[in-house]
Amino acid sequence: MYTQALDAQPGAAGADDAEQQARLARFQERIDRDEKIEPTDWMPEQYRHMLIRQIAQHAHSEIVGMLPEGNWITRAPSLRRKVVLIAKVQDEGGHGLYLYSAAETLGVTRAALIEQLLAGQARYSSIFNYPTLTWADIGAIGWLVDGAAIMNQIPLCRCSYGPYARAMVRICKEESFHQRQGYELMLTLARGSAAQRAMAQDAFARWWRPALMMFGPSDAHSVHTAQSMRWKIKRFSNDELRQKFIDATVPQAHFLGLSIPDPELRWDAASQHFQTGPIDWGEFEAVLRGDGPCNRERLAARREAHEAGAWVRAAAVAYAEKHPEHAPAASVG
Ligand code: BYC
Repeated sequence: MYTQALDAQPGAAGADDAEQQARLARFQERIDRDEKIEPTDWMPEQYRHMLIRQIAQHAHSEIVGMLPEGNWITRAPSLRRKVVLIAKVQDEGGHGLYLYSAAETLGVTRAALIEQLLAGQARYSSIFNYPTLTWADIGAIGWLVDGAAIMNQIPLCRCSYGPYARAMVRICKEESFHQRQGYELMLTLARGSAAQRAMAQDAFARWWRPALMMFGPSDAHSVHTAQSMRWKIKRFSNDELRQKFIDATVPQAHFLGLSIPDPELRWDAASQHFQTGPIDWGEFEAVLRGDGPCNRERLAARREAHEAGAWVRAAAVAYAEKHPEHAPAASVG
């Protein structure tokens, strides 16, 4: 499948250097003209790898991201909150599926990607390795985690790779609902009893810094940003998006009457931005190494879910064999 993209790679037999350089130049010109690259188009092998890496990590994040919130479905304090939370968690599962499908257009299988995740060989967002200790954490996740996700993902709707960009359009619409339900939950707590306000403040204090880390290492330490931006996969650097998030979120916290858990936070009139204290990159690296508060628990939960779902996959395969007429038409994008 998609062999055109896989066969004609740098150094492939028959493609001499000059021809290869010309191809790469034509590819970059298409990107510079803001043309979408589609699965059957020629693309450099490194571009394909960059996309598989990012889209797979993104898909895994959505699936693992169901766990911290799923933890509270049975304990949601009202029917309305339960319905909203179930819908949100289901949306995250759906996002994972669109993203695995987008990755598959690049020549990998969903099964292989999931195997890497379960083997502990794949990354997913650091944020999902923190625990959800109180109901206010559900509000904080919607407000901060989905808020950060939107800030990062809106530019991905203009990503140069067509299937990823198109998947992001719907995902962003749903994330917007997720962010608003989280903020509304926080507002309810902030306007509630003293105990509810304290719970909201505590959740904010625990999620603020991990949310800032979601944007990835500082630009000085980001490995992939420069090339990713040349290929218009990323449109903004990690620090640029982090700053946009901080500037948007601080006034929202003020409106909630919550104090920012950062004594060094200040408005910088010269740059017209809020400035935060330093981020603890040691903590970020520990989480990426697998030593965050919940890394082991998250992978164990995914493995258990995968094993428990074996009969569903077997049933789907048996059904497909019995009813080939229902097989989806071969299509890309
Ligand atoms: N966590 O060179 P860099 C959601 C890794 S889910 C873990 O800057 P890049 C939601 C990075 O992968 C939202 N790892 O990389 C779901 C790289 O490692 P490798 C998830 C991180 O790719 C449920 C290394 O550090 N969103 O919305 O240019 C409920 C160097 O980084 C992280 C996406 O996935 C991290 N935070 O930039 C609620 C968005 N940050 O691969 C909400 C799509 C960095 O070299 N992804 N690393 O081993 C992106 O936009 C980019 O991949 C990133 C990183 C900005 C995350």
